[in-house]
Amino acid sequence: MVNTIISLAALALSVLTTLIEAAPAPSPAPWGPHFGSGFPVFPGFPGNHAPCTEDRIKIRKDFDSMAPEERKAFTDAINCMMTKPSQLNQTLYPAATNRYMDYAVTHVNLTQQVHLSGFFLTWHRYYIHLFEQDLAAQCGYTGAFPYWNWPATADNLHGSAVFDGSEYSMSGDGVYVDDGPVVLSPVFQVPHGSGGGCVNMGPFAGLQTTMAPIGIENLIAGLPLPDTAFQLNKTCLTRDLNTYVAQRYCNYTALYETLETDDLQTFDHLINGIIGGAELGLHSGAHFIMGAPASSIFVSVQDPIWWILHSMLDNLYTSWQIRHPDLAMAVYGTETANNAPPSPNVTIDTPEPGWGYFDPNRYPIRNLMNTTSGPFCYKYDVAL
Ligand SMILES: [Cu+2]
Repeated sequence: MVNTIISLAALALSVLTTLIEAAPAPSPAPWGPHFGSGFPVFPGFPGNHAPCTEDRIKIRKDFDSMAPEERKAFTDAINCMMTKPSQLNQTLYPAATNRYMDYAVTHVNLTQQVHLSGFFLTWHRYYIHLFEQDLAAQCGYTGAFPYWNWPATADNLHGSAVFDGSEYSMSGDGVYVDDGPVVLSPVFQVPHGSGGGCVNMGPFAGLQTTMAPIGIENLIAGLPLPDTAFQLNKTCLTRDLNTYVAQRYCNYTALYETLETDDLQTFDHLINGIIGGAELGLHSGAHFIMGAPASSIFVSVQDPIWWILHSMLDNLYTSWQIRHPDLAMAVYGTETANNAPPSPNVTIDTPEPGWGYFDPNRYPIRNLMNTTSGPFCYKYDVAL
């Protein structure tokens, strides 16, 4: 059987025009050299947020550098979230079997606005933040939020702390199923990885996913979600660890090329690749390291690897902002995935589409651009 994959395959050479907002005059950062003196400080997030000071700031850590017990505390908290009841309407969202799956459903519901669009980077930044807050509120997790350093693990996926399959990992590979090359599009396939079947080791062994894949064609054409999107479709969590994809798309050369570009449109294309093309980007490549469902642009959140994959992307975006302080408030893209159906370019004042019940507020993009102001108060242990 051909391992068909919906996905991130495809990410965006769009006909979008660039909209780079001029950055405001930079203000000196109130803490250490990590941010440099040029990183703008953005005021104005509604609500009561204490200033982000050196004593309050949280540090996000490389998963590989965390102590085994710290890693286990994180995965325990995710498993705890899966024991909390769903808050979604079960008639509309039968696939929302618990609070964790509410996150996955919310992501599907908004996929067509928050990918391959001008909302992508900031919407996902705040979505991770909401999940981090919720891990604390629901499950008492106050440890560091980890990220998965893609290039550091590309040559040794199976031996990495992330995927070694131990109780201190994010669970490992799926069992091997020989189902041929991974077909991403009629013009693009990559070799099969080392798994393909159910994940049966580590903290997520036996995890049941609830949503079936949704084709990337919906996203490309700007079609509504299929009626079946939220039907309950229980199956085991599968993975197909793919060293070929990791080494080809998620290497240090790709990372530094992305960090060094001085244009957000180029940054976007380097992380996402070209929709309908024959190559992946750094971020879409990272999704394809695991195969389905983590490679699905719609339903990937069902695999808990999603969170540390996306905090790495946020680290990349944050590090790029730090390296290019004059571009830290740049935006690029329209309000719809792949600009289908056509929509206006976003500006820094365009309201985000909200985060479902987790936070329905439609904050302007500008309020989510700095990880150390407004709702945010974190940085990464290492700026890339
Ligand atoms: Cu997403």
